[in-house]
Amino acid sequence: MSTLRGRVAGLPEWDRCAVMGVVNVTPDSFSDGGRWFDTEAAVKRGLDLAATGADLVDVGGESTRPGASRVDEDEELRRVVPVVRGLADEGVPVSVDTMRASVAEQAIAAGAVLVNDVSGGLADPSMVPVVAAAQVPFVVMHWRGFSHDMNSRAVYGDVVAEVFSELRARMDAVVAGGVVPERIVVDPGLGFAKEADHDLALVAHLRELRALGRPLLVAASRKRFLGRVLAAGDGSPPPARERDAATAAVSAIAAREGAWAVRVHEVRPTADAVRVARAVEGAE
Ligand code: PMM
Repeated sequence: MSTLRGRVAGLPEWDRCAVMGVVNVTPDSFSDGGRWFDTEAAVKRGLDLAATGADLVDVGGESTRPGASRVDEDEELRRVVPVVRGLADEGVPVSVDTMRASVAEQAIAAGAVLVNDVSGGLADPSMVPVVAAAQVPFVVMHWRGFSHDMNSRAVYGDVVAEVFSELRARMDAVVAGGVVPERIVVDPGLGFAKEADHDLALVAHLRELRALGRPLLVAASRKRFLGRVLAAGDGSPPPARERDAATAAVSAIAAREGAWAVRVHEVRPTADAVRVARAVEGAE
C-alpha cells in the first residue's frame, strides 16, 4: 500500500489517499475568495473541514488565480500566521500554502507541519534553505511563473513529458538545496500555466508522474478545466462552487491512480470518494 502512494517523512501514513482541505484567507481566490477572510472565520472553517474528514488543512493568504497580482508580505503574514496557530493549537495538521520563505518560517513556528509552495521554491530563493533547516515536508509544484501572466506560458509539445522533466529538475534543485528526498511531495500544478486539455492529459497520466518516485498531490478542486468539462451548451461554465461533485470524481480517479493526497475546498464528497477508492483497492 505504501509503495503505491509513497510515504512522506514527518507526516502520518494513511491507508488511503489523504484529503487536504483548503482555507484561503484571501478576498479574491477564484473559488472561495472572501468567505474566510478573518481569522476567526478561517479557523472555524479549518476545524469544520477537519471534522468533515480533512487529514490536513492547507492555509493560504495569497490568491494564485490566473491574472492575480501579489499580496505584500506583511499582509500575507497577517492573514496566515494566526490561522495556522489557531488550527495547530486545536491539533489539526496544518500545511501552509505560500511562496514566501518568511511566511513559511513563521507558519512553521506557529505549528505548520508542511510547506506547500506552488512555485516549488522558485519564487523566493530563501524558501529552500528555510524548509531544509526546519526539516519539514515540502510540496514541489510544477510552475512556470507568477499568476499575472502564467496563461501565456501554457505552451507544450507533450505536456506530460514536460511537466515530468521540469518537476524532476525542480526536485533535484530542492535536494541540492538541502531538503531530503523523503520529505518531498510532487504536484503537477493543474491550472498553472495550463489549458484545460493540458490538465485533462495530466489527470489521465498521473500514473506516469508516480515514476518521479515521490508521493503525488493532486489539486483539481473547482478549477477551470472542470468548468469547461461541465459547461452548458452555450459554453458557459458553472460557478466554482458548483464543481464539487466533479472535483470528487477527479479525487476518485487520482486515488485510484495512486495519488498520495488530493487538495479540495469541499471535503465531504472527496472524503467519500477516497474511501470508495480504498474499498475498491481492497477488493482487487
Ligand atoms: N492550486 C491552488 C492553490 N494552491 N497548491 C498546490 N500544491 N497545488 C495546486 O494545484 C494549488 C495549490 C489554486 O487554487 P485555489 O486558489 O482555488 O485554492
